[in-house]
Amino acid sequence: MKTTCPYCGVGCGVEVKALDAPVSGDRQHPANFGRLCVKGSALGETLTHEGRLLWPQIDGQRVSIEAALDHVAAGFRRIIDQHGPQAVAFYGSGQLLTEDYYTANKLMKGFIGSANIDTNSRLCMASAVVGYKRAFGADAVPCCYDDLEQADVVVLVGSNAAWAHPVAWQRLVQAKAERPEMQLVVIDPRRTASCDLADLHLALQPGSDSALFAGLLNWLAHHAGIDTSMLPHLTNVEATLAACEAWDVAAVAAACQLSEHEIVAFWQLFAVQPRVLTLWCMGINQSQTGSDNNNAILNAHLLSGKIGRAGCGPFSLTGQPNAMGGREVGGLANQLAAHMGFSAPEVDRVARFWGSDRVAQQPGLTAVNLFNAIERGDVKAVWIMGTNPAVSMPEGNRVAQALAKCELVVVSEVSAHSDTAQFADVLLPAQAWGEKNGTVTNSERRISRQRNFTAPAGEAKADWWLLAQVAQRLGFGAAFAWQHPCEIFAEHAALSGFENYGTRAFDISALATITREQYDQLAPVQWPITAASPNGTARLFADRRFYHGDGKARLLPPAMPIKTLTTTDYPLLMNTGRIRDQWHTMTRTGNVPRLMQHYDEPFVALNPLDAAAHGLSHGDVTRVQSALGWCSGRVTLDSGLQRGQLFVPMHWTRQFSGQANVDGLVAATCCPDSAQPALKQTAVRLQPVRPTWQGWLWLPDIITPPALLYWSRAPQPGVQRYVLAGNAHAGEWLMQLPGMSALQWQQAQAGQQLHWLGWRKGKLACAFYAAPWLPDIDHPFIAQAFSQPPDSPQQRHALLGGRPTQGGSHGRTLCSCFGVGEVAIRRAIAEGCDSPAALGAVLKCGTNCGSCIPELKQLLSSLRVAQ
Ligand SMILES: Nc1nc2c(c(=O)[nH]1)N[C@H]1C(S)=C(S)[C@@H](COP(=O)(O)OP(=O)(O)OC[C@H]3O[C@@H](n4cnc5c(=O)[nH]c(N)nc54)[C@H](O)[C@@H]3O)O[C@H]1N2
Ligand SMILES: Nc1nc2c(c(=O)[nH]1)N[C@H]1C(S)=C(S)[C@@H](COP(=O)(O)OP(=O)(O)OC[C@H]3O[C@@H](n4cnc5c(=O)[nH]c(N)nc54)[C@H](O)[C@@H]3O)O[C@H]1N2
Ligand code: SF4
Ligand SMILES: [Mo]
Repeated sequence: MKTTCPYCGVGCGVEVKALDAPVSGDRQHPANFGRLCVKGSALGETLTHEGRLLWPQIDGQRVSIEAALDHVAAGFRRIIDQHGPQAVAFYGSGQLLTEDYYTANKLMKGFIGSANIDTNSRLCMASAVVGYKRAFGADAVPCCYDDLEQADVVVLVGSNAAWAHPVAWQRLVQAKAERPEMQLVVIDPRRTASCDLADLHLALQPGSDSALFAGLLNWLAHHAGIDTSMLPHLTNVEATLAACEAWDVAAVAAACQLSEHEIVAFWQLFAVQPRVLTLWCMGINQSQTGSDNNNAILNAHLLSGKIGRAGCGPFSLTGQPNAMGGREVGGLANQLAAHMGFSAPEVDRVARFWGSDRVAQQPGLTAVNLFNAIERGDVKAVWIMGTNPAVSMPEGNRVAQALAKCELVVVSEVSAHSDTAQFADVLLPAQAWGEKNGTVTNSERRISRQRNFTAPAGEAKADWWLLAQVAQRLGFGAAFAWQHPCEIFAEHAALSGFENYGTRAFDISALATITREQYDQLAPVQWPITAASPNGTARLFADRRFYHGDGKARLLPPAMPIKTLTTTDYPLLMNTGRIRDQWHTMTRTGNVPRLMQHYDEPFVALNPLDAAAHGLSHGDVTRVQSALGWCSGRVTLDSGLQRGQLFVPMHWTRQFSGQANVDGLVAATCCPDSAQPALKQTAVRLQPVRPTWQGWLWLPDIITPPALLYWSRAPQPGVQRYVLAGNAHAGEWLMQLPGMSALQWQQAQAGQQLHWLGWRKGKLACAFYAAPWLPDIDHPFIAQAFSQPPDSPQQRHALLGGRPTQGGSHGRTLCSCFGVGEVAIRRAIAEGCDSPAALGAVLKCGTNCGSCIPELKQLLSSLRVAQ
């Protein structure tokens, strides 16, 4: 069965041959041609029912699906009747399928009559949407993945594609291996894994991208970089150039804190090379000037005519698998539907198409405003689907409190234990990847099928079905009477073409008559898909006709760079983002032991000099404090970070750690044009944690440890491992956990150094090792003892010691595909392996998905330096 990966916006094709066989990449899929990254290749390991939400619940009690739906519909009906449609809201996700999204949007905007439906794409793509709409008159990404292979210069701005879009990155790696003259420029304050391949890395000041690109526009104007044949197709050129005039190289160097030499090197490449492709992501969008950052990039491509041709263009990478599909249906609060807004003719058109006299007349509440309205009590019912706002929204603690107060919180989830699910009055079990059936659209506008190949877990239902059932109960049944997602897709396709006449970029009207069979067979295809281009469209704007009324594209004056946000109280700048093997709030990837090997606890990466200035060493626990809250993690020294800057992963939640949720620290300051929060820059200070003991605990079950200074959980095969730090007695609290006193204990201890093993009927039920420092013990050895209990007294003794009698520790797992640890890699390097290929030949590391190659290279070069 062919389907599509449910993680990132690369949108790789996946092939599932059997439920118990590993998944593989679909060789025919044009996004990946058979490649998968480590998350994609571990998809099979997420198909368990463990931790799944299996049936509906009201106030924590299992109920029938009918009762749950009745309760949701009655709650929404009551609140709408008493307080009007503005008192209810939906909060969706770029991980919903297009059919789910279309249904949610139609129900809220078309029939409930409020535009209060926003989504986590507000945290992700909203600035890109504004940028494209302002420049092109349409939210339309002009490029395609083939451009990665055909570019002379690839500029990666605010994107760590090596970790966040790994298969697109692999395509770049291969292209550069085949054409080494291809140049890669990375623009990121941090030296990331994506810098591994860079010919030029501009480590600019956070928030100064707009200055760099304003300077580029100015440079193009003064160095014959303008494509004069483009000028008749552009408006606002003179005003924009005048606004950029002050950005000469000296001014840009001062604003970005870069050398003039490296700035000019970048500008010259951009100006001179015919085919330049700019890829960008959250470093650009999640900013107070996010929308203007986007337009600064678009300006440069438009003025230089580097658009609408192979190997060229401004290519915004989408984050989620269906962020683009959400934009197509109009699932943001400031869009109506199918690339239409709230002008009177558009509302009228959509109302006629949907056959409703209740269509929302004006934009609704965007994410931050939506949760503020819930906090105030203005919005009294919210249905959250496919997202975890209690941890992914800025000011997450306030969001959580708002949800706790909200009259009716409905959560459709696949996981029984998300942080947001804790606040649900009604929990609805949603079908997960492999069970749900529909379409998604990736970064290059390519619509692919996600197909169901396994039975739903428990009573899980499709998100669209749950919505349609509630619509029926609200009295709108006729408009939601679909029996199959294909019918929803066909309706969506018909709306895209309805009275379009070439005025709206999103047009897939050629699929409006799609049959069930054709839908099942649908091959990945890029929109627009019209009578004129029934097989889709690879690139847009080749004809230089844009979607503003005058057919032209528009340049926009740049924003000023962001002033430093740090203060004497909070002198450091915290950057947040992704790591290679985890997906967002870890509700799926966090349960796969293999994906927990690369990083197994929350960390705080900082420059070694900043660490020293705070008396912190690699491996210490520290707190990070902002004006709003604090989180904790383990110190990781990273000389790729500039002084004064930290990087903290966004992934860890209350399900996995005591207090690691980074969005408790981040303020909900937004870009005024896109309402997208600035999640990348928060002023913080460090507070070292000084525990009197640290330890490791293995238990078969998931527990929430009591108030310790720090804890974090990582699943291992068949067992849960906790790392702990505290400052009272190392072990007393442990005995108070349920069931502990009934175990038979084997103990070795001296002072705070404790080694305790708890046995139940000859089986290991608990292993605990604590010391004033973090004990150095053999983790695979201990984890294995839970499934294969040691049978000799010597072995039991070794287990109490925490190490086998022979063999050594594994170190951090760098290659998750083959489980190869740092210790083995270091040994192989010492024995003469001098390249990733040589390491791969001996250990297999890096030979599957290749995501660890940047780190293999780093290790190779650091050991070479050390020699
Ligand atoms: N492994 C993994 N992959 C993912 C995801 C995941 O959770 N895990 N999530 C997916 C989603 S939804 C998204 S949105 C994407 C995000 O993909 P990316 O945006 O590539 O990932 P991030 O780590 O959020 O941030 C990217 C980079 O922005 C840089 N940055 C911070 N501030 C600035 C600045 O002022 N200027 C510039 N130029 N750069 C800056 C950061 O240092 C960071 O390296 O990833 C997708 N892919
Ligand atoms: N500090 C900081 N914060 C950030 C970011 C950052 O870079 N820094 N990035 C932001 C960005 S770009 C994004 S996209 C967000 C992501 O943040 P979220 O969307 O909150 O994160 P996920 O963990 O992907 O949440 C998806 C939820 O949906 C559930 N789910 C999975 N599949 C399905 C399904 O088919 N149906 C239903 N109903 N539920 C399902 C999952 O179990 C999970 O609980 O985080 C944002 N927050
Ligand atoms: S690159 Fe993205 S879409 Fe492709 S396998 Fe990895 S996570 Fe899935
Ligand atoms: Mo995202």
